[in-house]
Amino acid sequence: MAKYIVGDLQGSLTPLLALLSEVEFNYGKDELWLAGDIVNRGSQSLACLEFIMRHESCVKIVLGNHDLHLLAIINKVKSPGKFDTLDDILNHKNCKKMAKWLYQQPLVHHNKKKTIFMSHAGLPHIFSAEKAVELSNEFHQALIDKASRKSFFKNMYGNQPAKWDDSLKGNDRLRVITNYFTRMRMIEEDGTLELMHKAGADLEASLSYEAIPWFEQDRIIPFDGTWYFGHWAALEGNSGHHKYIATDAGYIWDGYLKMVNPKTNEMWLCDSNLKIKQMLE
Ligand SMILES: [Mn+2]
Repeated sequence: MAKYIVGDLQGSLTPLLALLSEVEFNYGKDELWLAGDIVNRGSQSLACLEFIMRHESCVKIVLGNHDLHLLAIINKVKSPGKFDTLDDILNHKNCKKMAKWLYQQPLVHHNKKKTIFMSHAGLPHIFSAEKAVELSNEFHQALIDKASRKSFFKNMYGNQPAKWDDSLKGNDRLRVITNYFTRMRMIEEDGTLELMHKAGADLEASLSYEAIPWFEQDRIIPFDGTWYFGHWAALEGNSGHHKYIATDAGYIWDGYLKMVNPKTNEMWLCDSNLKIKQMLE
């Protein structure tokens, strides 16, 4: 059994299929992990969702901010934006079925041995891996319950509260959990999220902020495994950190779709001409 982890598809199925065929992916034996943002921006959002649902026995996903945005639109609390490419899903007869499938998906996924973890944005330094899994479970419970789901999507958008507090309740609590695991890039030492920052992780860009990339903060609680994340295309698939592996290499922005084998550290990059480079992570 081989495991492969792939970064943000953002509605691009063709390069994923090219990567899977490159490694002769075995749908009966192998496992494919997708780091969230399955849909939006690309032209194959519907095809991506149909593919992962068809292969749900071997595909594990975590939810990204674009996936949650799709669900907010389906829940009629948000209208599509001008850069959204979600119409093929929104107009599909199985739209509700696809939403129902997405409600079942977590924010954090890990292997049985708890050595390999994945979330869309990463692991804030203020949380242990156990706490992250606990919060993902809490979020999952809210999303599968119809009443709390409706209320959550209505209140999902927003940058406040910007900082974790164990005493947070209801939608404020769910919003900040969502922001840590699907939108985080820069964070302050005390856990305050800086959600306006979009540029690269270089020092110069971070000088004007109290915040630095989440994976650069000294961990309050040590983490022994490897954490795979997407979301941050400007890193070009390189966090510079061996425990926190960036998988979004910006395919949709003229970059690459990145795939990693976490056991061997082999890595594949597929460009828009479907040319594939192989190297070590
Ligand atoms: Mn994202």
